[in-house]
Amino acid sequence: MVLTLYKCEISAPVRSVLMVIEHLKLPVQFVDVNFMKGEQLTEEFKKINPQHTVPTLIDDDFILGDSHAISMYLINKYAKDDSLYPTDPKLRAIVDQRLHFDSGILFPVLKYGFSQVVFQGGKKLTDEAVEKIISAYELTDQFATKTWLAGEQFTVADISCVACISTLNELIPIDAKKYPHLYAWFKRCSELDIYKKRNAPGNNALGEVYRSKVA
Ligand SMILES: N[C@@H](CCC(=O)N[C@@H](CS)C(=O)NCC(=O)O)C(=O)O
Repeated sequence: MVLTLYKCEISAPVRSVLMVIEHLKLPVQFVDVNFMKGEQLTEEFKKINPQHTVPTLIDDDFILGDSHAISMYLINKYAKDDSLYPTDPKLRAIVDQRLHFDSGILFPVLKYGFSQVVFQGGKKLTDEAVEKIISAYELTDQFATKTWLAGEQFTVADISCVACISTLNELIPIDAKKYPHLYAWFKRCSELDIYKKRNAPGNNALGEVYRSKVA
């Protein structure tokens, strides 16, 4: 197998896949596509992924976009056991629900707030963006009442969601008193080696870009 990942580490979806790759200890070659500079809009990259998003994976002749699809694929194909993505129907259903929550709520909320300030020249988050982030925190707090986001087992739901939550935390720091479960879960995730190695650097870089644009 030859695995290639098109990536830009400031991106939360990219960082989630990088953490999965690290967890599975997969040999992957990386190609940087800096979407902050519009590098994803070349004809060459659009031929690979018409949605022109990172992350994008190539496994020999197989091409796949979307961090969640990529993580599932890597786990289904290369993981030695089912711990990251349990096969028990109910456990898996909870993991899937959290992944859809990440895809349908956390990432759009993050994109909305970040884009306003960084790409659209807003000097701060609008009230609407703040409301959306607070609502995302309230919901995640209710999902985080156990040790990990899908129960007592660490899964890909933790990896995907913490990539977005850590990024939202750069926009509005999580209030430990208002969201105690979310805060405790986030702290647990941030102590993991895969987080320190594969999420923290890109997330810190994103925080710096964001703060440099806030008036
Ligand atoms: N749902 C997708 C979102 C991917 C995405 O939108 N990536 C952004 C960077 S965070 C991107 O590549 N944007 C460039 C573009 O849309 O042209 C995933 O999970 O991979």
